[in-house]
Amino acid sequence: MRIGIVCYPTFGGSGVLATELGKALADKGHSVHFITYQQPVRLNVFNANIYYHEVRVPTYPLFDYPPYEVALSSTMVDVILHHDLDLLHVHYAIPHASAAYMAKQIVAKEGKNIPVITTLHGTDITLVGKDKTYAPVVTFSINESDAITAVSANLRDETYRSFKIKKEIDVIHNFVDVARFSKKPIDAFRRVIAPNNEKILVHASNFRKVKRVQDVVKIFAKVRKEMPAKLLLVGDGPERPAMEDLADALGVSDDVRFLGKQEQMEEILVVSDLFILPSEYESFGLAALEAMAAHMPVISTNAGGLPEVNIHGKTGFLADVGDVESMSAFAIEILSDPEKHAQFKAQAYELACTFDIQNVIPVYEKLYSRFCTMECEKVNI
Ligand code: GMT
Repeated sequence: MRIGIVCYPTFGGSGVLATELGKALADKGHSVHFITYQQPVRLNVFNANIYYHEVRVPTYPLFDYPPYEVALSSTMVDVILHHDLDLLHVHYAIPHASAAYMAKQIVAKEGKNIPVITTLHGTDITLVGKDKTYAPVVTFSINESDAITAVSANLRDETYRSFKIKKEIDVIHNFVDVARFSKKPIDAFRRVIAPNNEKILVHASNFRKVKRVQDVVKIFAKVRKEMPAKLLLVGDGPERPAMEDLADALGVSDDVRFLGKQEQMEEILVVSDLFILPSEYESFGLAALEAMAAHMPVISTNAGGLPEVNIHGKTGFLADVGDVESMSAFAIEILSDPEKHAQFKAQAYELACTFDIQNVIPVYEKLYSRFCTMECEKVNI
């Protein structure tokens, strides 16, 4: 098939998922056209089946706010018509679903039908989308999509609760390339981070309020009191200064390393011992799944879709949002018992395997095939 993928090109989970999906589809012989304003961060491979179309937003002195959505729709129209796309798969509703709706109407005038699939990722529904400034357009464009998917059952239910959605929402869980994340650890890297074989705790996110990153530092400080340990913080975002201040105040800043945004997450994860994700909400928690694929147990909250990924007492532990005490106690329990740690590592990996990319790509292909004409079936799949 010839598939257009629209996503945010940044380190956020939705962009990562969309890019990995596109790469996997291209490996299976589909032509994949990424439409976005920058080369997606995980689009770091050459594949003759992958095309990248940059959305350019010309500025003009009149525009205090350059009209990205208009530029995006126009680019979609151009790519749909020139590459005769079979469908558009947009990730994150705002503004991708409404831009796709506009593009769909425009190409219809040229006699071209383009099915639009919208995948909801989380904050497009639970935070930004709910805002009444956006809600009418979000509701309309989700309803106008030919198919809607959500990355967890929790997000599907949240969407039904928050918007008047008249269509069925399919749940297709996020996935991970287990082979990539379960590589052999590079011992030299571990020795640099933890020269005295300290335990390594990791958190990765965009350091926004919803991630409750101060709780990561508080949990680490409690663990640090009980055993030698290091904390690796991957990513960047608005809460970083507050985290630095807190690490200072709690006297642990010497054991906390900010690594910034990282493309080779797997190299960090495979040398580490425990992943911490104390978010206020996660529709899914892709970062936790990637950690589990690297044999890491996860300590997280039980918010949103996290219980669909992290199983309490099996792949890690869950606690209520803000319950730093319990999350610290669970972290100490796992890290101070090598046998238990090994058991949780194995169980985390085993569960991650059920979300392996090889299992989930066919589910998307099956969804696409609902919209595939006889002609595209003959030519492409
Ligand atoms: O977590 C973020 O703030 C980034 C956001 C995104 O859209 O890039 O992540 C959301 O989508 C991910 C991929 O589907 C999910 O794994 C994250 O749980 C979800 N984040 C939230 O719901 C807060």
